[in-house]
Amino acid sequence: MIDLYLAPTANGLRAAVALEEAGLSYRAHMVDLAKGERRSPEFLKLNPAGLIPVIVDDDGPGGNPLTLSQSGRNRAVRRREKRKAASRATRPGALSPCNG
Ligand SMILES: N[C@@H](CCC(=O)N[C@@H](CS)C(=O)NCC(=O)O)C(=O)O
Repeated sequence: MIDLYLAPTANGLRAAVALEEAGLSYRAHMVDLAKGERRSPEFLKLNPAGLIPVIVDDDGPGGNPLTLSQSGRNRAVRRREKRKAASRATRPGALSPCNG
């Protein structure tokens, strides 16, 4: 499962749109920037820079957890999308460009 930490800003929403477009399910956790939640000890463990968005993917490369913040999140979404597509293509009976 992917956890997305965001606020309703352009960067925060861009991360949510990337996950939606990739068809990945995720849990959204709103970070209240006005209340300074980005400076909480819990959030700073995710991103010491104290900036949203942050993605925590418990099924990152090699099945290991991966935490990415800010722009790096897009690479994680694309990587996971590719892995999903590759696993669909190798399943017996799955459609591929060669069997149609
Ligand atoms: N370059 C980063 C920018 C991240 C960023 O600036 N996040 C802002 C919100 S959009 C933030 O956390 N600001 C904290 C604040 O202003 O209190 C990205 O691509 O996502």
